[in-house]
Amino acid sequence: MSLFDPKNRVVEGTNSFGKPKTPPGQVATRKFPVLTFGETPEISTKEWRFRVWGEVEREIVWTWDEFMAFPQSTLRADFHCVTRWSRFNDDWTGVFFRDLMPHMHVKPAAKFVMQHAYGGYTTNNALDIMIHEDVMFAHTLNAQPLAREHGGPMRVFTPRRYVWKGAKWVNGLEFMAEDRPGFWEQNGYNTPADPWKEERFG
Ligand SMILES: Nc1nc2c(c(=O)[nH]1)N[C@H]1C(S)=C(S)[C@@H](COP(=O)(O)O)O[C@H]1N2
Ligand SMILES: [Mo]
Repeated sequence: MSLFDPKNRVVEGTNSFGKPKTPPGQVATRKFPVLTFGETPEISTKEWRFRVWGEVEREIVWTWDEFMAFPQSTLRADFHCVTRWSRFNDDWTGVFFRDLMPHMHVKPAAKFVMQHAYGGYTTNNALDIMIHEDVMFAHTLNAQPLAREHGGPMRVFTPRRYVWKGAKWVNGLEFMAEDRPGFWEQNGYNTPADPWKEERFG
């Protein structure tokens, strides 16, 4: 899918969402450091699967082609890492969580979402945040396929939260009635993780 494909909706003006562009304690960089705990999985789009389970009417497994058939969007947004660097003005292309919602048959009891990934990484967010904060399943960055070390073929990007709240190599969502901490959250990181409130740890 090209950035200029007519099927691709470009979402304008969402950068920093009306908040000060640089969150407190962050420094701008043009570099793109890689922050991965453990191995870097190698997953082809052919073998990639996406599973939805937990508080849903029925479990779903989507292939790559099935996932790519959902509405595609491009979001221009900034990337805030808890280790105090921020990248500005990247174009992320993929599927918004909110555009997946009608297809996941989520039960009313679901209030939290755990992302799961190849390699075992997890991170938890409130369902409200996933729906309302431009959370995207991204496969393309600045019109290029997302590099494997940055989560290719598919990662979650949470533009309004520190970026550990998005799993690289995502392969599933678990809908939950009760919250549960993900990988870094079990290790002392904050759960809402709002960069403008500097919710880093604790
Ligand atoms: N699967 C997986 N996703 C992950 C991580 C990880 O170790 N494994 N690290 C998280 C953290 S702590 C950060 S800061 C960002 C880093 O993304 P980047 O390597 O593309 O900069 O990915 C997040 N998603
Ligand atoms: Mo991180």
